[in-house]
Amino acid sequence: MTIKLSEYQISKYKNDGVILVKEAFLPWIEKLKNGFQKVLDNPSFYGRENTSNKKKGRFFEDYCNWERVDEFKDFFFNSPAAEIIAQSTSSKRIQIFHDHIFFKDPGTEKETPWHQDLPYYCVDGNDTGSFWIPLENISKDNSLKVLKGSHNLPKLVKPTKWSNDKSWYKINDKFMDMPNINENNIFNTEMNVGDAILFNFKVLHSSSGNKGNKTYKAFSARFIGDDVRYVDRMGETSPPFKGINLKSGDKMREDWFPVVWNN
Ligand SMILES: O=C(O)CCC(=O)C(=O)O
Repeated sequence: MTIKLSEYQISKYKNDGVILVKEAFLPWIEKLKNGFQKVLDNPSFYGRENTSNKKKGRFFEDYCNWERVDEFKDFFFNSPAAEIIAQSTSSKRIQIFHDHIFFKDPGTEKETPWHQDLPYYCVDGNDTGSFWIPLENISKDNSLKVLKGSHNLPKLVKPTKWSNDKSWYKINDKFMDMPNINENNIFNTEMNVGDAILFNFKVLHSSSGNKGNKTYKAFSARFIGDDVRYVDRMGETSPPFKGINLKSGDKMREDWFPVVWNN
């Protein structure tokens, strides 16, 4: 299946850093659910619990599983995702960055705090995109919230650890503090299964705890395009990609981050 974004969607993505892509992944949901379950049954070394004992529920995340989970690998190589990123970023070549899963039991109080992804990552650039794909229909209340235009902030926002709100890096002088979140500028919508929110690695986003009565399962697939280069953040990034052996400004190596779209 090929998906063609409209000119309006492409310019919205450039201006707001976020769009809703409807129905694109409906044929992939059962596969993603199977892959998701495999990770829950057998988490990777990176699997992380974000709920402290004092808060109700469970908020679990894991990433970088696509090489061992065939369903995720198939999604990266064969779904329309890479082509959509190529269109939305006007890139000629698209590489996989990584996958990420988010799980919240019903009643989980712990929210996903407002954050940008880029400051945690060992890359810099604007031609980026993550698909956030809930594996069930999701209400507006439970769905992702994205601050439109926040990919144009003058600096990246200081990243923190979600489990204890402490600073992620030791040195933070390149980062700004969290700006005020203007409620009128938040992108937030209910979604049907198969829909995805596509967002730039630099936009601020968050989600609440799980206010529904169904388990919250969201799969994120992250891609990098033409202007993306490695950056040394002078501390361990998330994901860490240990042994990557690149210098700031280098292109991302294709053996670790395969090209999935080349035009
Ligand atoms: O699903 C969530 O709660 C967070 C998603 C997120 O932060 C992401 O995909 O980058």
